[in-house]
Amino acid sequence: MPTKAVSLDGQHLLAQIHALAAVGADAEAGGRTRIALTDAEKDGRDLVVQWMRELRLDVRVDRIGNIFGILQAATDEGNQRPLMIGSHIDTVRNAGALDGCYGVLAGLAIVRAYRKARAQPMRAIIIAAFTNEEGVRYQPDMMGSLVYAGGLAVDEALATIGTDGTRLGDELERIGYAGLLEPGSMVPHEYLELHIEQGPVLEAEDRLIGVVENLQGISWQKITVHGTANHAGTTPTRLRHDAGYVAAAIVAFLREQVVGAAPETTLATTGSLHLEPDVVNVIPRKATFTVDLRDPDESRLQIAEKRLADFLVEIARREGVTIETEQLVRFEPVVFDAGLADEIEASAQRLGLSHLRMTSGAGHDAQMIARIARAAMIFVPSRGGVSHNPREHTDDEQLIHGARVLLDVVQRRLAVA
Ligand code: HGY
Ligand code: MN
Ligand code: MN
Repeated sequence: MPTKAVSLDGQHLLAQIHALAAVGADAEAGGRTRIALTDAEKDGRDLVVQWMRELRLDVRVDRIGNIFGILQAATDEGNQRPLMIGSHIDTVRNAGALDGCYGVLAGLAIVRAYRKARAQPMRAIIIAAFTNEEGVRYQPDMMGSLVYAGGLAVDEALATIGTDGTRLGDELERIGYAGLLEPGSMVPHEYLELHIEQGPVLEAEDRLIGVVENLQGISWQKITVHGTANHAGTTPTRLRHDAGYVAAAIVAFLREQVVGAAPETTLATTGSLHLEPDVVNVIPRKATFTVDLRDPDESRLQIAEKRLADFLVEIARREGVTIETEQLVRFEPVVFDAGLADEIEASAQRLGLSHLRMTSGAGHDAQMIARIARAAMIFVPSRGGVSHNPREHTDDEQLIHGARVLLDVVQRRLAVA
């Protein structure tokens, strides 16, 4: 298939990664914080929209705030479904510079390559930045792409109350990204997401490109333990209803008994934990914490959830406390499109880049768009497997390798006029 000399400007991509990384930078604690729908994230959105406009893309925003930059097709038949490249630009707290941003900006680099070569694709290319992928302030995570894929009603998503008590729809209005486009109105023929691995596998195997075949299941719960506050010095242990001890026992149980039952695949994390009244000499009356369970296999994930549920009943009885649970997120494992994965592998081979077929440990927007289109992911190595951390790092050359694979796949899927 004749392709005009469409080539990637890697330095420009790196420059935009650094520029976006400065938005919401936290000089004290390090990294940057652009939690969904905050002022800092709005600034990040504004910068990406500016870059989309500089590329003369048709910029659209949908009702959940997903941003789309559209490079129109050469023909105006309009009956051919577009190719979509996407990810997210919201972050966790004190995040690295690459998680999500790399995929959105690599998409802009692909458009820039077409613009520079004056090559117009026969099908439209859409670059997407999905709302609230991280799910830090509003659950579930991958919310914008989930709504886009029809997995969550937009009005329900807009009504979500955040961990800070704000209503998602109000915050979207406040930052000026409550768009009019109906989510899901542009259904792509295929969706590609370029992302850092955020894990240690590619580095350990000394490979440059991850061909992501599947993505593990995710279960998030909020657990609240109600005990009895009492004096730390006068209350015998046998008379305590210690919410702090119960929370700690649950976290220990998750590691020893739940992960211990399937140590190669099941993961358990308590990332947030609050005690009340939170003072040194009072036995906690209340513990509120989160549990993040993951496994690539749905039945093992269900076993992990069941083991936890049974333990909650047992320890509540034993310690004389009451325990409430709230399911925040539950996504089954996803298998990506085998044909697209083969094309990613073939592109890596053509470019002479070492590669490895692998599972994604993290959740991604691709797992949601896979509900409405053929979807697949390309990974590049993360140094030390570190992510969700200011020390997140991928070498410049590795970032450019990943973007070149993405461009090669896109070019082979899109004839140009
Ligand atoms: O939690 C995740 O895996 C993703 O970063 N939201
Ligand atoms: Mn991400
Ligand atoms: Mn992330």
